Amino acid sequence: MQRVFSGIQPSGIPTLGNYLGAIRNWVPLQETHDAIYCVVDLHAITVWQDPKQLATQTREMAAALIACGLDPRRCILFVQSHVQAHTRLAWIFNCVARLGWLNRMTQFKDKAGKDREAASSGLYVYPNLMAADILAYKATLVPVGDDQKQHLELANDIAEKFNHDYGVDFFPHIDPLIQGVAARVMSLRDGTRKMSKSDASDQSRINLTDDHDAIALKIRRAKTDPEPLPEQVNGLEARPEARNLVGILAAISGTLPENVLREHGGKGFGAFKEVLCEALVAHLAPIQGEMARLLGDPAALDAALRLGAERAEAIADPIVAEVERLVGFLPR
Ligand code: AQP
Repeated sequence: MQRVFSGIQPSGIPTLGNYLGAIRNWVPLQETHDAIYCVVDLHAITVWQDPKQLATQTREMAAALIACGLDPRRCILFVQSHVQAHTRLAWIFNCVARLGWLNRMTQFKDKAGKDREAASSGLYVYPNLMAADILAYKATLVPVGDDQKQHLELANDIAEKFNHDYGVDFFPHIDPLIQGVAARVMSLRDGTRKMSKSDASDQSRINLTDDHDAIALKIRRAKTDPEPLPEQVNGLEARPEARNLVGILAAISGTLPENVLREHGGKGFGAFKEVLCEALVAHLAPIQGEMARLLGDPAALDAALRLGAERAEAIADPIVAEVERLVGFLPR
């Protein structure tokens, strides 16, 4: 059975972007693949995280994943810092990846902003840790939003260079799995930027925990243009905000943008936004109920994560031990 790996940072409450671009697509893979999912707290601290908040957000993220349909009995679900194989392999990959490769990573440029000198070195080597996350399990398929494709190409460069340098055929090739009509959900305030859980403006995103009033307000205030919705998808081309809202309704309703436009083309945004809001509220309500139930019993949640970490370790430890042997580290 092909092994899939994916992770999500506990850097805030998961957004609709995380849900439609990633989490929701992880659920069916539990049935068809050997699926490993991880709350990547080591990645989260590449930008400042308040320590108390980080612990809370890590639990919340785990609860959100389970509430969205990940079943810790049908997949391996754990917290990244609980499995040391990730950092052991990441250090080796820091020594394999070339600076020139990392210099090309657009996410670093986006996240570091203008003052690159002030960014953490962890943010710079983030893609090396991501490569380690995947390759510590020799996973070959990684479901991600399309914003992560560049990091996966780098992971393959690292795997190939490792194999070449040590004269082995050890690490497999990794393929990205980009799924769904809303592979990239954009900010509600700017249709050219992706929706992010750490965006300074809460109005830019729908959080999975937003209630009816919050969703209604955010959708009502979402940036649009003055034209009514087009009848055809090609009419969305130069209209990023309209395309985003149509894409969201299509994804939430399990249909395609053309079908959304068949039903709502010609409508003004006022009426369309009401439909979108009600669809979002109805879709998110059961997830929110389940999340609240899980967070009501943190001991049970922690126990599930502990078990997940043990199962993850059982796979990753022998793989990373073999890497250390190939590198020439003296056995203990
Ligand atoms: N807007 C998005 N549309 C589609 N997919 C998205 N993903 C993130 N934002 C969108 C996908 O979610 C998965 C987990 O992402 P992550 O938490 O590891 O990091 P990220 O991509 O940096 O997500 P955020 O929400 O933007 O977090 P912050 O604000 O902390 O940087 C990935 O598969 C990603 O593609």
